[in-house]
Amino acid sequence: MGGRDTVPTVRTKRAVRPGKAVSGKKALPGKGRLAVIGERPLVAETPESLLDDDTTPTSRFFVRNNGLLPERIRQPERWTLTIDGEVDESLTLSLAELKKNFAPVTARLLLECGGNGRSFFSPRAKGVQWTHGGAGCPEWTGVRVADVLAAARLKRSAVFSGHYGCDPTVSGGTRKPAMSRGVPIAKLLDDSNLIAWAINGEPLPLLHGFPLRLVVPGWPASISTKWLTRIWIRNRYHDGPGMGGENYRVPVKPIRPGDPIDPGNLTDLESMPVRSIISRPADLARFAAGTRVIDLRGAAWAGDDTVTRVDLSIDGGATWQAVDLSPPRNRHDWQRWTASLPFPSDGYFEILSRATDSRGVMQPFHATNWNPHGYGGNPMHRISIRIGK
Ligand SMILES: Nc1nc2c(c(=O)[nH]1)N[C@H]1C(S)=C(S)[C@@H](COP(=O)(O)O)O[C@H]1N2
Ligand SMILES: [Mo]
Repeated sequence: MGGRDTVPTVRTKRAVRPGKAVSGKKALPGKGRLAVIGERPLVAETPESLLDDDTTPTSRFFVRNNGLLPERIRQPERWTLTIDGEVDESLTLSLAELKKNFAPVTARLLLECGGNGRSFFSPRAKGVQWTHGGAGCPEWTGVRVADVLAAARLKRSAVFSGHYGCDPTVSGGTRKPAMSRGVPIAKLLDDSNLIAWAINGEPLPLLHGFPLRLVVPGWPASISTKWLTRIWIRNRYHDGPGMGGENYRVPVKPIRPGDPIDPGNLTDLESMPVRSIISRPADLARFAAGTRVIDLRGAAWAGDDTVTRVDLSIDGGATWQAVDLSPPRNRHDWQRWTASLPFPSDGYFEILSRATDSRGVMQPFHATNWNPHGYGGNPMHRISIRIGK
């Protein structure tokens, strides 16, 4: 070690500045200063410095559509959700029946797009270029998926789910779903999963799936179907749009960027990888000359797992300092952290944050296990600050 060539490179790609849409268009109404990173379909991410609240306000929660927004839902009381397939009792439930027949649950649950961190892959991976802002942790209210499935009584043949919403595809068609993903039954039955009608105590806005959506934290948020109309219980792996092929799949045996893809070497991205963000100070913050201690804070999460430590470095990873890390408030909540870092002088500093999960897996310096669609990119978060002029 020690030669210049062996020093890991950290991509210098900068987060999109708050409020500055990549396209040059103005910010999304009701969405504060989110950065619009795709317009058709509509996609907006939250700059890390706006993920500074313990509970992510709805105005700061990222948006990811794969099709168009459904038209305004005029009679939500007429909305129904069907549970069918490998069940003894097919159910079609109205919103009122869901609320009346099952116990309501409120929990802070992190959703994270499967492509979060994609922009850190080199060479560039195909798809929406997320930094670390395709994630957020609002409070959701709904009923447990497991409770509703208990009422439908799963057959022994139930192995997988297929989730359906009613959003048109980007070309405007409604015959095929814009996206329909699913999970193995064991994950579907996880107690954290909700059929939700409220975010942060308010009815879901149309953008986030009004009147009903799935919230399946820990795994790619593409599973958390918005405008939810049907959960099809299947006796085999689901084959809706967004499943199979190269969708949400990562290499088992690492591949050289650009090499042909062997489908047999891809496996579904399930639990999302460990990640941390620095939410204060914001990237490019300036401090008065003579400042020798700076307070920092942020968040960390690790799919279905928990984070056991977060460390910060101001010298490119040569030395690290541990932060104070809070436990999750409930399962699948993120973990907030705080730290006070000493600085040796005025000048320009780059600060790295690195989380480690309970299995001992740590965020890498740069996005690893390159894949054509850039799933699972979870390099350390890096910000730069300046003390003095
Ligand atoms: N019906 C439907 N549900 C959907 C999607 C979609 O395109 N259509 N996008 C999924 C993806 S890829 C993500 S990351 C999350 C984003 O949820 P949000 O827009 O509420 O942040 O919704 C998921 N649910
Ligand atoms: Mo996503």
